[in-house]
Amino acid sequence: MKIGDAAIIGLGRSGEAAAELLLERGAAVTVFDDRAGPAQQERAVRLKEKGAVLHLGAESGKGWGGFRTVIASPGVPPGHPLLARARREKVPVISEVELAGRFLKGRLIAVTGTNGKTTTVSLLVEIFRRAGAKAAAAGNIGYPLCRLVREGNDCAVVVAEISSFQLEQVETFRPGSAVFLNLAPDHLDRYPGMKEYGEAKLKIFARQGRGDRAIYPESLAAFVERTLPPGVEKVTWGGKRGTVRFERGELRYYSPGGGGTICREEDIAGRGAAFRENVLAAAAVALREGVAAGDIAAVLGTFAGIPHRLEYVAGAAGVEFYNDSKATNPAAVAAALESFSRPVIWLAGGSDKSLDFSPLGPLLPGRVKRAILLGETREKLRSLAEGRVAFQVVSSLPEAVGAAWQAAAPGDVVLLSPGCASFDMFPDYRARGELFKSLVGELVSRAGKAQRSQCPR
Ligand code: UMA
Repeated sequence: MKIGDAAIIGLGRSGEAAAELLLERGAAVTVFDDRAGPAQQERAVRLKEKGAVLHLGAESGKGWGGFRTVIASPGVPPGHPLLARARREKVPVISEVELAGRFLKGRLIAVTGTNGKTTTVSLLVEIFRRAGAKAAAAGNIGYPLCRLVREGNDCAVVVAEISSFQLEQVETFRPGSAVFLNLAPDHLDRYPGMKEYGEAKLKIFARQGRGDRAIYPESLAAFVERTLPPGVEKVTWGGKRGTVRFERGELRYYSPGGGGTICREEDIAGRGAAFRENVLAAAAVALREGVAAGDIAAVLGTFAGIPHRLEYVAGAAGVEFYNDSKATNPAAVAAALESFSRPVIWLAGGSDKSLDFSPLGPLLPGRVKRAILLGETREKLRSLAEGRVAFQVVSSLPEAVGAAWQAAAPGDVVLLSPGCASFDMFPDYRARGELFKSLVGELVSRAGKAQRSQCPR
């Protein structure tokens, strides 16, 4: 595949992986990044050794010219001055996953949607491995697809988590199976509205054709099918006609040749309505890819979920702590709140993506005992909580955890489910979730010691 001299915009994980892939394939690579912080410097050192030219911080944009291809990192918005310049100069702009897709050898299963992508991708990889295939997860999950091409191009199955950002600039990206999980308000700081956000996601199907499969919930059939290219096989789940459904306490599948039971609902290890939806998606994909129902059942019996997604952290004095740091939009918070029947002390807030929190309003009374609000969106969330539930505004996550512990009584749940991205205070949602877990760990061990010191000897 000939790429020619390339410019890469953004030196994060995707930018570095794209640069390494191109350098390995003999292209001349120039990388631009608006920042020149320690993370960028570290990557720059590694890339310089391999022959890349770098322009960081105030230098970004210098040395521009002569490029045959421009690769945009997902976090770089389409209106970025260098991307605009490339388009003016008629240089093709592609995303990092488009680049990777041109070299990828294994069967590509791509998963998009607002929520549940990481869980579905992780479930699918486990299922394929259980069925004996060499399978790997890549993409938005944190392992760039370009890196997988370099390190694991012998995988028979690649399950890629694909965000709307990564789909903005695709031309030939063609998954054998493309999955659209759901659509809820998110990233409205990047898109003018839901229409544009939804359209970016629908691009996952754009290059599919005969022999490929589009997989989505029955509830999204009308939305998805209006854009599907001719010849693509349609596979749905849920509703009354989906190929996989929960019925009478069982996970059932239906196919032209018959159907059967995958497993009993009570034998599924993961919890919550959102998880069940991801189970339907993963089972629908896996069955169509030829995996036996028994292999799916075996994985569902042990796979309890992924870190930072409704993750049980610890319990002390009858209070349970859950880390849902990955809940970065209101729909994800709604799913989390709905999965508890006990009073919830809700830790929320983070960086502002211009999202409307008002749909959460009716869910709060009766569920949320106290809201503890922090981050850039704390004032927006204050308006949501006011008149509905008790709340307090704090200035840091350690303060929020302390306040939650003060307010908690035996039987309560303390839930970090921010409904916002983390970038106002953390490098990413993982760092936020890890800090939460370590704060809870300290608190629980202090609580344990206090309890022991009160015990009569
Ligand atoms: N940068 C600029 N100018 C800009 C914006 C960014 O120069 O205008 C530079 C930054 O200074 C930084 C670099 O670009 O050095 C960061 O690039 P990036 O934001 O694309 O981050 P990566 O490290 O490459 O991570 C990306 C995804 N990030 C985003 O989409 C924001 C990661 O998803 C993904 O795991 C990774 O590629 C590997 O594929 C994270 C994410 O938040 C988890 N995704 C969003 C979400 O899930 O909601 C879509």
